[in-house]
Amino acid sequence: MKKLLITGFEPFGGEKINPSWEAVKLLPDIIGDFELTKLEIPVVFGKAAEIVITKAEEMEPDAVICVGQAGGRTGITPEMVAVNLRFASIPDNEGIRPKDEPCVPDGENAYFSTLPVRKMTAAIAESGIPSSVSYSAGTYVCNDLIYHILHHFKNTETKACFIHVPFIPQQTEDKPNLPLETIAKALEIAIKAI
Ligand code: PCA
Repeated sequence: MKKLLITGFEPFGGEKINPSWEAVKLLPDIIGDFELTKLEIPVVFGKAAEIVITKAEEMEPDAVICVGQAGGRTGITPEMVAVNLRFASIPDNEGIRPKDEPCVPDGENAYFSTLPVRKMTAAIAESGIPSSVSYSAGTYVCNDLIYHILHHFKNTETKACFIHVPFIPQQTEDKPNLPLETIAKALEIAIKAI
């Protein structure tokens, strides 16, 4: 059986819940060929990556999938790329607010995801759940996290990607959203498509 480390974030930006961790929690412990290890992580620059990389070093997973909330998006958006840039329009959960700093000083400008995001996206969309490939994970903690992971596991057998998910109905009245169960189903389909 292969090993998958899958993470979701704690709430941030004044929200009471984060659909990313709520959806990860709903997933079965085994999906397809993968046994899942689930981890809730803080919305803090640097710290989130440190926690995930430490856990991954310990369990040596075949794949790492990090999930985060992208409020305002209409569908499930696997991320194709991570950039070496931190710019926060709101402080993280420890009050850090970088303005145009690198994630990794002297690191590559960008890394591509090493899991098959296009195939994962197509599988989700074929099931009828809105999904499209995203070409920017932003410049906040989510991008920082996946940049660090792709940097750390460059040229190794540990493959990784990031998946952004929309709000759930409990968080908003007027912004795009998807039911939590639908988000969890989409993650399950994405994992099966690896
Ligand atoms: N979304 C934020 C950080 C935590 C989360 O769930 C982001 O997109 O950077």
